[in-house]
Amino acid sequence: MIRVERLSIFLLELPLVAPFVTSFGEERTKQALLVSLTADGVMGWGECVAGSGPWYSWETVETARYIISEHIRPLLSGHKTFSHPSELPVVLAPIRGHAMAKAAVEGALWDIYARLQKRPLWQLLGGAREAVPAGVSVGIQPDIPSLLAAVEGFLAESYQRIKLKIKPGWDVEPVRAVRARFPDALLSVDANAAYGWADLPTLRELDRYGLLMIEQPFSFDDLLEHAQLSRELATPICLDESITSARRAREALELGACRIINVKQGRVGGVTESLDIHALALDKKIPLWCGGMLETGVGRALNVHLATLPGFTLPHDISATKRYFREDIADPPFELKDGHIPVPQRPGLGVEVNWDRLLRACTWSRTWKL
Ligand code: OSB
Ligand code: MG
Repeated sequence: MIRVERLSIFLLELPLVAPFVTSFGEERTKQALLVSLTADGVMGWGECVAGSGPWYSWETVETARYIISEHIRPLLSGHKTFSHPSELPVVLAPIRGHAMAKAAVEGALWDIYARLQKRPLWQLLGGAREAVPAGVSVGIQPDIPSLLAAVEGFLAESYQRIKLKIKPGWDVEPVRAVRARFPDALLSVDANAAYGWADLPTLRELDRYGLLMIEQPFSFDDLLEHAQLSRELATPICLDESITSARRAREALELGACRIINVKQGRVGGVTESLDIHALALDKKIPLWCGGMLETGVGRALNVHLATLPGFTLPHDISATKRYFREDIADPPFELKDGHIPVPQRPGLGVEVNWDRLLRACTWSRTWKL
């Protein structure tokens, strides 16, 4: 039995090593929301993947802070004991939506659960890999030479797949240039919902470059138009933003809206929901990979553990720590080894929060007794 006693929230601000530019905006610093739960003297950590503004998702660090403080906390206070972390989504079910807020707390509970058993989380999830293939998501660059230099650097570091962020006006040209220079690279693109039917000619152009997938070309909550687009293109459509739960994943596959799913445990509401999507994907023979949200070491660790499951068969948006931060708040940093990220083998998430660095990055925190 896990008896949760304390809940803390930490809002952090960490400088990124380089600005990250997507079709929905530019990020220079990472705002992170970390959650810790204490049970039987053991502390577990979770990270909320919501951004600083409602650009990728409608959730933000501020909506998550509010939902965790004012709505998740009372539900936790009313139900303090868990025999398994999968019981938490049932307790939180009265709260509709707010997947990212819920997932942060569930992540902390999984960490505690594994730490109490002194086992690395991947073992308890049913993982079966000692390292996971690393991909890298390359933001929109100021010009083609900068893009080629960035891609060349990442390939030299042995990243297994390069994902180019695209938007109208930065699509066919960068893809053509990267493909011409690196003919054998595993290449994909991510539009973050920046296109519509009027852009069909551009998408047909992109169809000619042997891309592994086109990620979320159409609206953030669309399934139907993606299903229609899927019939027009040879390149597989991968959905990210549109897959907000296992139910949505089932609907997407039923409609033929995607042939690949990007799993972000935070976006779908937690590890338990991700395991449901994993079971569905195995059943339907749909390849999965683990997406990223520029997480700190805490969130990155959870992604690495999840990515060890057998249905996760494509390279992930899980890159080395130094690609994001000069100084992360958790140790040890994640490093690349032969194009893979080794899976932590210590109990729980297998990373330790560095309190000095956490408190230096912290802009707000609060602790409650449950
Ligand atoms: O669409 O996958 C995305 C980062 C923030 C928000 C959305 C996305 C991303 C990335 C970065 O692509 C992936 C990473 O963490 O390396
Ligand atoms: Mg994406």
